[in-house]
Amino acid sequence: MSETVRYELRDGIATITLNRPDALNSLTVEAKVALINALDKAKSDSTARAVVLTGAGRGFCAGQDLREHAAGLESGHGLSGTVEAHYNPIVLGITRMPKPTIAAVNGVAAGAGAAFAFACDLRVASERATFAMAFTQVGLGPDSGASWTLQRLVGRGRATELLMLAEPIDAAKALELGLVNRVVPGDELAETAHALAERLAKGPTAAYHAVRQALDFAATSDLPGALQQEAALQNRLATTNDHRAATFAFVRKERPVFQGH
Ligand code: T3D
Repeated sequence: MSETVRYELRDGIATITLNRPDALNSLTVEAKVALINALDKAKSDSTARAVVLTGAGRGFCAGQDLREHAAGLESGHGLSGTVEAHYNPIVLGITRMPKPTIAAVNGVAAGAGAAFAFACDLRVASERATFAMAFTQVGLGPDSGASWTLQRLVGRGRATELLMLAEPIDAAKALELGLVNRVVPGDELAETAHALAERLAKGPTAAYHAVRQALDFAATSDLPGALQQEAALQNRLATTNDHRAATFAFVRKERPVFQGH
């Protein structure tokens, strides 16, 4: 796997680290392909029961590598289909991960980089983190699912403001807006994200997956439709070992041990 993205498995947690620190982990084609591959690996690895996405150095991810992009524009390639070829598969790789995903936002998250964090189930941010919906600054609209995720996280009015004005917000503001779940000192971020991931990795993975699926479905459904979807998911979960074992453990006044299936 390319060194532009690192993959580490520890304690049942796959940690994917964007690794171009000198360019704030901005995204070249090589890095985007490596990220798609890392997400595939985390998905298919049954020993990985939670996934953490983070960045090396002082940035989380500054979005598209604008140097590579400028070279492409100069040579007449324009966007070269990277949204369809790379950004969309990355976001679907995150949002279709059949296990919980956590963004550990260690520093600046801009453009598509911020959108990757929004695509995760949970976001833990360093006090040093900032978010910048930088797309319009370079004359582009939102991609990487930002039009879908951001308004669901903070509401349409705030999403419009963040996307149109593209003013960076700090971690405290992001917490106030509900854009992140927790803010911790920078030197505690990796440990906090790992501990949260470990808690999830020891939990009922299929039920966590169903939480995301139910919320995604309900976001664009009427109530009867959402009820039907909940019933379908519940019927599926009722057949899992984890559901049976946790129910019996409750009755026996024991702590449940979840296997993740
Ligand atoms: O094909 C397509 O393009 C479609 C897809 C688009 C998706 C997108 O993501 S569009 C948005 C692209 N990203 C941006 O517009 C963000 C650009 N970066 C910035 O505005 C600033 O760098 C930050 C606000 C993120 C951070 O500012 P600061 O002052 O903390 O750091 P810096 O000095 O600007 O950056 C440090 C280095 O990283 C610097 O390199 P140098 O001069 O030390 O060699 C800088 O050029 C490099 N860097 C930062 N962002 C990018 C980048 N290099 C390439 N691409 C970047 N996006």
